[in-house]
Amino acid sequence: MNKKIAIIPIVVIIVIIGVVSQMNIEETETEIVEIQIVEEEALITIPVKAARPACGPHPECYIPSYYVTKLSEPVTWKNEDSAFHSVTSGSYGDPNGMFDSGHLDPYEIFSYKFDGIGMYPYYCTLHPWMAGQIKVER
Ligand SMILES: [Cu+2]
Repeated sequence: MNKKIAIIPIVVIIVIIGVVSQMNIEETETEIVEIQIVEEEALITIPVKAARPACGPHPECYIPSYYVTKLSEPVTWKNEDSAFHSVTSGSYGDPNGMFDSGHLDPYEIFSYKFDGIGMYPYYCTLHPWMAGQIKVER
């Protein structure tokens, strides 16, 4: 009688460990697939540690921070940092409403297609030191 009572919790623990270890494998596989798709498309990256003042070790917070594109060719940004960031048109404290990625999760991408030639400044709503510019040519 006492042996049965002791065996049941052990069996339950073994089953739980089995289920949890399968879940972890599935999550890891999903993550790898997502990263590979994103890497083919991104033109501008937000580097690791961009959330640190002055972007930590990087000379630029968006790499490259100055990017030249052609009319109607979409520009794509990718967040390679482990923190949230945004790609928002205008300058810190003065958004101009043209585009806004909202908070980008790690490895998330954002695309925007410009309709007119010119210079377009953008920034991160979360980190005042993060800023970039897009030049759109014909
Ligand atoms: Cu940021």
